[in-house]
Amino acid sequence: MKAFKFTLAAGVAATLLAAVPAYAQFTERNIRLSNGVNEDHPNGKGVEKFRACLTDKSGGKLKVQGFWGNALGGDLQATQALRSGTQEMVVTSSSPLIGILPDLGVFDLPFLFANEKEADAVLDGSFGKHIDAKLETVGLVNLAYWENGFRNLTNSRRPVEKWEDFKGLKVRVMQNNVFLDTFKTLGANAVPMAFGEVFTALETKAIDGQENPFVTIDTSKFYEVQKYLSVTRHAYTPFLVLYSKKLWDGLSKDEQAALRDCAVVARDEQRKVSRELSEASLNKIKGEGTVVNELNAQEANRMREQAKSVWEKHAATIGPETVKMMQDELTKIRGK
Ligand code: TK8
Repeated sequence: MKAFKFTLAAGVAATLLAAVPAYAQFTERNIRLSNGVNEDHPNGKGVEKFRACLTDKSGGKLKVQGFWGNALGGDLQATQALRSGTQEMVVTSSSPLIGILPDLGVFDLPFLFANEKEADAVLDGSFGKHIDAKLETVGLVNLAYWENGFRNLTNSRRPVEKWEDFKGLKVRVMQNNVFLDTFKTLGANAVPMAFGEVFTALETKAIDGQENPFVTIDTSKFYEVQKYLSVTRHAYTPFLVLYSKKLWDGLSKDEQAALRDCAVVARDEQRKVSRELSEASLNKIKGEGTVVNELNAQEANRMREQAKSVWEKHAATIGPETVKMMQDELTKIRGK
């Protein structure tokens, strides 16, 4: 009888527990997430997955409103809005943020990663966490690293087949000293500029060229105003998926966990789409009449050698400890 009563009580308790409304730990929220790229960029699919995952986990309470093509301001401006707590999220290149966190410059070092696998291992491993911890100290919670991709040069003047061909080309670079020096070292006339201004600057011939991954050259329609694409793969700058720390601290533990989990689920989708679309984008760019050239192995090596001085020059500004940690991590990964 006693045992029966106990079972009954446990049963009642279980029913009561089940009756606690699910998603009680979630509040109705509208999360504004901005992007510099357009919605047909792989980030579009990433945000779609992120949204669906959050709907699932929060019973529809956490809503994601995407903004595209710099509609809420450029990468840097949006990131500052996160720091002051007036915007929830941004997907931004790390590069324009080195004024906020100098350590991010490590990702801008020329020819840092050899392939996507290396990038994934570094970003998703302990090195990525090292940077995440530093970002928190400047008011930014990084939920995941998404793919921007290997960057390639486009211009309207001539094919770049060796580093000497950069000479005199007016090339837009991100607002970032490591990029500025890399392109100067290669002989280009480097012009720092926000992403939102690039198309018009190319169209009006204020600049000759720019550099971005195939998917961005495609979805931002740079091929319409550029004649040559040289496959230089000179840098892989990741996307950070940032949340305002000020607003983050007001979220429940369940909300924070859902956001972190979903940013990672979405990351896997975003990277998959990015890698699939990369090839398709290149074909499209060629089909639109852009002249594409690869660098032969010897010239690729010479370009890498020429850019090497940038590493030494910038180790101090980036932070020697962070640069060393990156180098150790790469040695470890490459040894496997
Ligand atoms: C998108 C940017 C952009 C970046 C650049 O906001 O500025 O060239 O590669 O794609 O983050």
